[in-house]
Amino acid sequence: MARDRVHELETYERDGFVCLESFVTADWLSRLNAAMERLIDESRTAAPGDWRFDPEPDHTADAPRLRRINTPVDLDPTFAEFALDGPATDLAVDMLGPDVRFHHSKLNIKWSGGGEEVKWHQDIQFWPHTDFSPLTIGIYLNEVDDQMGPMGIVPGSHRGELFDLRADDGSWTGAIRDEDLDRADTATAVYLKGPAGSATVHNCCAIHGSAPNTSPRMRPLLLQTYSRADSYPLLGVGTNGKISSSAHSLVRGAAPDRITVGGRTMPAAPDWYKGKYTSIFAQQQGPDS
Ligand SMILES: O=C(O)CCC(=O)C(=O)O
Repeated sequence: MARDRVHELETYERDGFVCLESFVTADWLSRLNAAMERLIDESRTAAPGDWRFDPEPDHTADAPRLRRINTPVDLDPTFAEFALDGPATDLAVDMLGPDVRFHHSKLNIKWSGGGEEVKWHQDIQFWPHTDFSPLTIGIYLNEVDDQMGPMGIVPGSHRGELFDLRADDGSWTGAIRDEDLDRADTATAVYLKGPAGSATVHNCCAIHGSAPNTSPRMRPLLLQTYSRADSYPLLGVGTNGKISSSAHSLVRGAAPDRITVGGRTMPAAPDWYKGKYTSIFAQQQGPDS
């Protein structure tokens, strides 16, 4: 069925999320699954603490059980192409407009027979930006049904309260406190399911979570996060600056020369994060000085 991009965008803006059934082609799906299988194989012999893998406690070489593969874009060119210059990038443009930055990616595997729950939370508290445009595109690499812990999202919550994801003693839990859950309205959550290759898109402020996977099939969900090009991660907070060699790269369009922070817009310097900066002297006196 042909996509109706206007309807997808209207749904995303109204609800804070949208689900696109069978978004990924069969060819991409088999490439992504093959790349995941290669990494799962590598996890069999990985040393404990290898940053690439987040294993379940009973993970072994003979019977791997991973919760997550970290930064897949840095680990396999298939994931890099898909997220940085492929179908996920194109979908980000559909939702955000022509100028788009990549932030990070991860592959939540949610293994068969008990893969762990993800408690209710919002994403933006983990990696605050200068605006609330960031969104995450998820691709289900398997068909997902109710038993497999599909992602549940509370419609309209992207416009509501931003919750504290700390415990009463101030320690970070990454989950909305039990006593706040009534206000989070999680009973109204919509669970996103579909055939393999279906895409989920959710805004960084949307409340979401997922139950354990009680089925005999794993539920790999490939997640990649983007923002508008004029949205900047606030360094020194959460995972910003830590998570991917491609973090913050412009994947489509042009970088703006104006930045709005705290309601004020300023003309700003180019991005010298990855080199090319000399000094104010060299810049003011010109290249031949
Ligand atoms: O894997 C899921 O169901 C949800 C993923 C998620 O919310 C996260 O990893 O932040």
